[in-house]
Amino acid sequence: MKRKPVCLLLLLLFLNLLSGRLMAEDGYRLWLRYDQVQDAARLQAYRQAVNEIIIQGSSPTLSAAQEELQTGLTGLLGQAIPAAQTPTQQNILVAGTPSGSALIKELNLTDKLKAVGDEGYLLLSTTKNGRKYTVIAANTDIGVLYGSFHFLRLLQTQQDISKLSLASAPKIKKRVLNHWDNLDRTVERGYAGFSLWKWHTLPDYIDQRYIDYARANASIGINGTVLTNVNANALVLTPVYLKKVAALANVFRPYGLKVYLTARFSAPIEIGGLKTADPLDPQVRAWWKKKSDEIYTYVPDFGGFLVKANSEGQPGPQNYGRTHADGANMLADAVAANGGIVMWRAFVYSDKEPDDRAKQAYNEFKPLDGQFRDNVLVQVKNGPIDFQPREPFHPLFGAMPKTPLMMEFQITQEYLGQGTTLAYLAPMYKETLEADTYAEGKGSTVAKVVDGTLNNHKLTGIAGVANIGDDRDWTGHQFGQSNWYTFGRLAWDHNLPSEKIADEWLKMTFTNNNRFVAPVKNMMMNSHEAIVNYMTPLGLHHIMGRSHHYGPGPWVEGGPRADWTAVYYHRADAQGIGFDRTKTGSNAVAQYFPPVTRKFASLEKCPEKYLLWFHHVSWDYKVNSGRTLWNELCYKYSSGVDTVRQMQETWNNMEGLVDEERFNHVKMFLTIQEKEAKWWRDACLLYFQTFSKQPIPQDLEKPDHTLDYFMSLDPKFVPGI
Ligand code: GCV
Repeated sequence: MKRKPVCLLLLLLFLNLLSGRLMAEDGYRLWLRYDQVQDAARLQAYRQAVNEIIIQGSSPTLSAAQEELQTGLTGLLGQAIPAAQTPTQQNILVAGTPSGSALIKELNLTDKLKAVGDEGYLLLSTTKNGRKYTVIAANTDIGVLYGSFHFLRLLQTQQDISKLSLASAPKIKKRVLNHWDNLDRTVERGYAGFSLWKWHTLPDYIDQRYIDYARANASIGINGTVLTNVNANALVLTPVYLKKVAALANVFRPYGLKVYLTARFSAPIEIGGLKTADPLDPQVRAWWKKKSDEIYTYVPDFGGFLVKANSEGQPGPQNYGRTHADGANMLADAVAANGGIVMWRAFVYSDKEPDDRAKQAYNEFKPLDGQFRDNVLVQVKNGPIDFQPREPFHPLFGAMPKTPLMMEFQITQEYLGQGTTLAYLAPMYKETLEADTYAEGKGSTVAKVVDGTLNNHKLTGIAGVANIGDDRDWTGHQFGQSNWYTFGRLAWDHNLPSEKIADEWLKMTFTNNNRFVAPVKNMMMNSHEAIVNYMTPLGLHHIMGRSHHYGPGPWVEGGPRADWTAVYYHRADAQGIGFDRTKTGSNAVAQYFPPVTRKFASLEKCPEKYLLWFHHVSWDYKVNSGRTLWNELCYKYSSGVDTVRQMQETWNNMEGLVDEERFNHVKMFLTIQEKEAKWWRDACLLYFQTFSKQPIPQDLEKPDHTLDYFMSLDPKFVPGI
């Protein structure tokens, strides 16, 4: 008799521990955590506002919305909310479209809905027949799903929902993740484990991750995913793989996520048995058409192709003396009848051309403006080199008015400390989007080029190279999630301030407690600049370790090509440092519109953050702070390390305000980051000092190793290669 309760207690304890383990905050839930609202007044208000959910109409997308609302509200309100088909309660959450839902139709929202298009939605509070309604209305089911996520976000961030009156629609049409995932599940420049796509067990095994991945993307409005690496493998276009692709597309479809594939230009030879891949050859054209039609039999809403051609060893139309437009148009013709698009990358630089690498994409693509089919987007990286910690905007933005240009940002942190660095990238993305190209006069921002408003393009796009892998927390570093989130939010609305995005993400991912949110948001906002400072201040670029791109390598020289070295870019010598891209140098400045050219070309007017990008500057040149360039470089490098130390302090103060598991994760990664920041600072300053021949200012911390030591470091098996 006595032993029974003890056994029961032990059992309960065991179950508790077990569920505790299962519920551990390991980051898997991303920002879609629906734990009960902590603020008592808000909780009560939410409970009053929603007694019942009504979604009339039926489709897989509406079911997804229903399920998300049900799960979300049950968690957030701490009580189950019943679903009904017609009103039985006083306070009702109703979601739907006028065509699928009689209730929504009766609300007469036609005019308001006109403004939100195919993917947008309205969130409204209204009353009818004595009942109070919270309304999620859209023209399409996917709009309803997006609106549902927005509504849940309001609760997750504890906003007032009593007088809702908002409309939201995306500014950019194609909001696409680019996975650089190989078929063997390694991920090029991936730092979060292996690829999410388990090709070996597809199509039969559907991992829960695929569904949660789609949910996460839908929650931030991402509507496309390129499953495979731009350094492409033609095998993905064969039936064995297309079946697997179709299985993923089936999972993603209800969430509005279209599947795209990378097309290897030589596929007609490699898997088609042809002798050529010449885009003007009728047999080659017929092969791609047939192949595309075949893909559509597997994936009826297939999005289209992303192509890296004649770049870094990839085959392309130039192998046959044809242009990038010839190549892109051939593929565009192959998918056009089925509504597909081609995203053709402008990331090209020749292995024969000795010209400044920063100029080559512009030289190659600008003359092709107007030659691309209507269903082609030219995908341009944010800057002219390659996702460096900081780059000026790419001169192609604004320079091809007849061609829709798709922005390519890198979410994965290839050049930003990779998997172990806390870098919040919204400020960096926004710096590019807000840059003024002056293409059509003042105010011609990059954002307006990309969202099509500058030159009246209907087809518009933005791509983010994904930082997602099969690590339990998806992104390797808990804070990496913020950049996935940011990419989606900015793709939807590039006007959103970085602070607001950080605020939302922190509240949804961690807690609404302002003792946590305020300092950590501040830490995030300073994080990108800190990295620029300890890696590549004042416009320095491409001085990282060779090939794996991990750690400092300003001494990197020699090898297969000059523009894969560091010395090519920093050009340090006894006189000074920096790449002269003015008239006296490569004249890359001339690729911008005159007001921008004038600014960048002038040593005095050039923003200091781009100084050494555009100018070779003498060590004794006085910068804005009044310091010499050498001293400024020392201070910048040191301030980057100092900021990381402040970040550590800030985070350490957060102990107890968030769960232990994620607290410790971030704490340990910040320890690594501090070491890496110091490594960058010391290695770079010691190396550049061999040219400046000047001391590191007295008041700054001194390196505790020699330059030889740093140059001898040779990290092995760096992930992501
Ligand atoms: C996918 C850089 C990266 C490569 C990447 C390439 C690209 O060079 O280091 O890994 O290849 O950019 O964007 O195509």
